[in-house]
Amino acid sequence: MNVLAIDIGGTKLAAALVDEARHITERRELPTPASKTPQALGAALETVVAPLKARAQRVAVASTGIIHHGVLTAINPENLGGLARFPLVETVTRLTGLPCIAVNDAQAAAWAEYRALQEEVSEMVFLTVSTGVGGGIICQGKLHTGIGGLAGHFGHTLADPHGPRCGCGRTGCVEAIASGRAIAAAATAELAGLDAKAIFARAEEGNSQAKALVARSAQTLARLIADIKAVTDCQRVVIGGSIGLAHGYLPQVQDFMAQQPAAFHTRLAAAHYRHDAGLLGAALLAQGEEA
Ligand code: ADP
Ligand code: BMX
Ligand code: ZN
Repeated sequence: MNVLAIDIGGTKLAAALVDEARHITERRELPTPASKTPQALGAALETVVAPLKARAQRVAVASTGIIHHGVLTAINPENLGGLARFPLVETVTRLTGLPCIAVNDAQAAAWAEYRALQEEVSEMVFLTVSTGVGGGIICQGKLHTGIGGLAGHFGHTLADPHGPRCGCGRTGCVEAIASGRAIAAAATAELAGLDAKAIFARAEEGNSQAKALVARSAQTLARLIADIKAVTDCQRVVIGGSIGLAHGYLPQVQDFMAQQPAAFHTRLAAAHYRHDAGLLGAALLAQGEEA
């Protein structure tokens, strides 16, 4: 069975065909529409599914935001404004005529990454550091989504009570400091107006402000991981997202984690499926793999 997998992020929208052997073919990518209206998202989804739908038997969507009963609601509307209650499954079913499931992007990625582990692990957490900061929890070998879909939204836990206000309405969230949007928003002077990708490039060139912004994100993530270890006693934290996977980022998180007491350490790994973890996780869930 071929699954048409779609990953809707705050910055990019990806789609691909995934076969039974978990091989990805025909991957396509578009920027997430800047206007972020329901109409614009519907049109972008139509563009990505049109060339692929005839060869698929099911559709699986991994999307940023809380997904509950197939409806998408942003917890941070700044990442995906205008989408208070977007009927995701209904829209994709109408566009494709195929059965469709939808799950949060980081929860989907957590499932794919868990299935890729070679060792005996029952407790794992996945974190994406991307437009926002998302997460997914594997507890006793099962994906934990929560009763309303909120489980694993680690980006909205407290990092600094004196930190910036988060789009979710709280103050000082991890996401308001460590995410791509937060890194870009905190940049001043010669870095003002640059996106996180450009700021990472400046950090590699030795720019001191850029290096400090990247280090602040990595330190915030390391503190979050210590909190996650305290709450879940997880054996592994897997990190994805374009910032999480950026050159040199994970070693910095590792170094900051080493500054915490040993009880709060856990093994860190970069996402095995790199930028495709969300697509693959959604496809596995649609192929009927029990989570
Ligand atoms: P999405 O949030 O749509 O899933 P990404 O995982 O690509 O997408 O995350 C987007 C964020 O990552 C943006 O803030 C972007 O500037 C940043 N980014 C993209 N590529 C890189 C890179 N090579 N290095 C560092 N940051 C990057
Ligand atoms: C936000 C939230 C999460 C999501 C995370 C990472 C919205 C729209 N999204 O915390 O549901 O998992 O961002 O999303 O409120 P990404 O766009 O960075 O991949
Ligand atoms: Zn928040």
